[in-house]
Amino acid sequence: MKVYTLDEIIIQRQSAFPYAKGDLSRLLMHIGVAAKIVSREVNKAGLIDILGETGDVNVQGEEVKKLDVYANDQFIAALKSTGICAGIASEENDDIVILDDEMSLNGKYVVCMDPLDGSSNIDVNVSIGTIFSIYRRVSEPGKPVTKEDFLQPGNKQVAAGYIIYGSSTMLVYTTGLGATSFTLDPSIGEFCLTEEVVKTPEDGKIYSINQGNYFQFPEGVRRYIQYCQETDKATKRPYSLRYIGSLVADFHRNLLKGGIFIYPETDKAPNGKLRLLYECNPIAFIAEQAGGMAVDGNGNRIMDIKPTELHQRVPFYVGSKNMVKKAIEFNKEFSGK
Ligand code: P6P
Repeated sequence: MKVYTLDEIIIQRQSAFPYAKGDLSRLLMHIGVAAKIVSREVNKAGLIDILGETGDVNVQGEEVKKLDVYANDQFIAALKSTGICAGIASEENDDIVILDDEMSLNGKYVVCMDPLDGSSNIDVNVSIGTIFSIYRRVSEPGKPVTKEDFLQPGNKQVAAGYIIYGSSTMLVYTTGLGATSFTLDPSIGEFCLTEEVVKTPEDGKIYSINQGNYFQFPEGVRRYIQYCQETDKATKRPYSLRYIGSLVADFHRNLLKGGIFIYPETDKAPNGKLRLLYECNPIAFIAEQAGGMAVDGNGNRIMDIKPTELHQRVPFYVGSKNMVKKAIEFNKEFSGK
């Protein structure tokens, strides 16, 4: 059976865009290369001295692990080498990264990314991930990008995806023609096509939420959790709670099996914890392309939210369409939404 690689599928899909000059394709291929480099380091993190703190703290106030810095550097270098990306908004950088070399200044695209999401799991060998989101720049080519290039609503994304560094390394991406998944075959160093059209079940039996915050949740969220815990008359069993604390890993499992992931508003974090630009929007794009749904606590579509800040947080309800709708019903009934 023919094995299709990421590059072959990217080029194949490009033909669906008659005016495409191949820039987006090259951008995606370079992301694939950086992902392979990061995957190699993640998979030997326990073996060589890249664990432990750098002593720095990032804009989130979290300890920065060496692998965070390494991943950020690798993806910035890969994006810069394309000459197509004009700037980057990264979880690891307080402000935008302007790529001001001659080629990049004329780049058509900008990228928002979380280079290594779930980094608190690095040294306990739990799956972590990279999340990326690609937009056409809105500022004039030939000049440095501005913050406005990154504060676009998610419905303007031209592509988005994630890499999950788990028992195997997988890459899932979309350009708006459905979500497609690939698995890295280290023996040939290629991402190989796994599922050409990823579809997520409309219903599921998995709910993912940090119940440690239970008493900080809005009433509607607490009621939805109770609903999930009640024994289902038909199947005689409640839902299963699955929560790894690594967004990419929790989302990827629910995408394939059906489920809902919720990081809601809490007393301490009224806008939740997850970032709109480089966590929620790209994951929302994949979810919607797979037939799922992604909204905030009021049921507003994540991808329609106009960002106002680079590191803006937003309550995040994402996954199987009917489960997300049910959770929002509880919010509307009990949380005065
Ligand atoms: P909590 C990891 O730090 C992360 O940003 C996401 O990957 C994950 O879903 C979330 O935070 C976990 O947060 O508060 O439940 O530990």
